[in-house]
Amino acid sequence: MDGTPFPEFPRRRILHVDMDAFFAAVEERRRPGLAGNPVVIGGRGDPGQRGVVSTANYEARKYGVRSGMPLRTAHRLCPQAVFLPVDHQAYAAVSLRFKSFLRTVSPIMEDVGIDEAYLDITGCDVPDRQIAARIKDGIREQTGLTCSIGIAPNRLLAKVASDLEKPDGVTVFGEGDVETRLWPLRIRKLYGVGPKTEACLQGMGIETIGQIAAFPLDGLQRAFGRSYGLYLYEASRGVDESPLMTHWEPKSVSRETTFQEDVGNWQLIAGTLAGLVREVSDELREDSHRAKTVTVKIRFMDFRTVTRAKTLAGFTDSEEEIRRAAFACLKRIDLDRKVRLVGVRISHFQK
Ligand code: TTP
Ligand code: MG
Repeated sequence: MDGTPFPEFPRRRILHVDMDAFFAAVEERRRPGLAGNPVVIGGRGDPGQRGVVSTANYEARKYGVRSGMPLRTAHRLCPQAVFLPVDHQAYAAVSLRFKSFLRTVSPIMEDVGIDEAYLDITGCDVPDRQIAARIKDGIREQTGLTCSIGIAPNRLLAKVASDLEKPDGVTVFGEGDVETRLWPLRIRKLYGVGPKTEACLQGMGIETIGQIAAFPLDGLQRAFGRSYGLYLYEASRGVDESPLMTHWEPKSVSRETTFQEDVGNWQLIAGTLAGLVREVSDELREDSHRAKTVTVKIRFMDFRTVTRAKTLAGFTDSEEEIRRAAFACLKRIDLDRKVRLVGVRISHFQK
């Protein structure tokens, strides 16, 4: 045993890029006068009004300012900070620029949110550190901003890795690093663990990812359901075989709905998903296709986007089977805040 969970699979190299203090960095870049000041971005930029912190620069974080806290609290912690309103358009424009640069490094890119993306660099003939340096230089040239990069055998570990040496960091993670570097981390560092799951795990006496890994599968499944329990069991071991979901994949059918108003009601989200499943499975049958992989996408009110995929044992065009898979995906998503968009995609076709 050499510590590789699945030695028969070809070793993949997945790279995760996450921009540093993204909204704040864009503002600092276009307002050089801000240099050296604590900067807080949120709402209308007025700490006297309602609204939450979208992000704060690292200077403001020293005072305890964090994403998600009321602007008023941020102002109490750091009254000298410069408060600015959220300018989504400006951030989206920068986001497009760094992602089109990333596509020149590898065409296999998954766009996961305004300031992050995954690249599959298995086929790139350049050592890890060198490719990371090249990406940092390119992003700096294109946007003037810094990012943090994680490189690992799968996307789960790549995401954990990119967060370990923020800001402006590079972390290369091998399978052998699971015990020494993944297990000591707090459970919230594991992708897919939100505040609700965190509270539940803490109630079970679990504080670190290693303690999840030490917990028996059936116990996790009893507490979190079959599929999310299995997800936690595998993720805590650093196991993740999910492929990157690239936009240009031609063989897929997808549908998505953006709600008029953000929705917190699970029933409504599940009902919407069921409707989308009906549409994609109708289209599948019209084209006489059968598919094997179902992916569910949720975009939260703050534009964070999460996808979960399930690959079935065989090809199918049955609406019921696809719905069951879609619901299993949905259950693996921690719906800890309101949802803006629901989407479903079926892929991996057989004519
Ligand atoms: P993050 O990557 O989580 O945060 P960040 O880029 O500001 O800081 P870092 O990665 O260096 O830790 O989120 C990216 C952007 O998404 C962030 O700049 C603002 C926005 N955002 C919100 O609007 N609300 C939130 O609760 C979070 C976490 C982020
Ligand atoms: Mg970021």
